[in-house]
Amino acid sequence: MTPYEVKIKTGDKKGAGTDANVTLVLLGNDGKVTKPAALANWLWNDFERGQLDVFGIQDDTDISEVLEIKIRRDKAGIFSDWFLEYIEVTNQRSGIISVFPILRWIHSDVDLYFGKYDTFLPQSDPRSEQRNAELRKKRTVYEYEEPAPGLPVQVILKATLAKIFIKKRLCLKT
Ligand SMILES: [Ca+2]
Repeated sequence: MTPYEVKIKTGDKKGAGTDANVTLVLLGNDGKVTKPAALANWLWNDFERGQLDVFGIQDDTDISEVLEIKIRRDKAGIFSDWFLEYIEVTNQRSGIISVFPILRWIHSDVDLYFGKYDTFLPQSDPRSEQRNAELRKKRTVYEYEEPAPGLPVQVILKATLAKIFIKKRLCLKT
């Protein structure tokens, strides 16, 4: 069995903490992959705002350098939303440390993959489907609006108030 140490930093912002159940899979070269590990410390409230949680994982597969991680959470708990700042994985046999900067909200019931140092450019991202799904989600929050023909488009929040404001302004102009 290979021991890994996993450090998880939850963001220090409102609503960042979660009581959801979290599982983690480690991936390496040559298709090496660990079994999903449930991350939970006995009698401890994991993943609270601003907290650094440390977990020990044992797996048959020895990934000397962890190159990618897959993380997933469920909807358990009243406040299950989770803002994840970073994950650091150390293979305690090889001593190699891998850092995964995340800095985003983790949605429930989807497999999210992150590469070491997350340095992929969009066009070379091996997980382009995940990136596209995130973009689609963003488009449901923001939309472009052309205030009047020929004028530059504006990005506005899909909030009724913003629309009313723009419509009123257009009425005043005409
Ligand atoms: Ca918690």
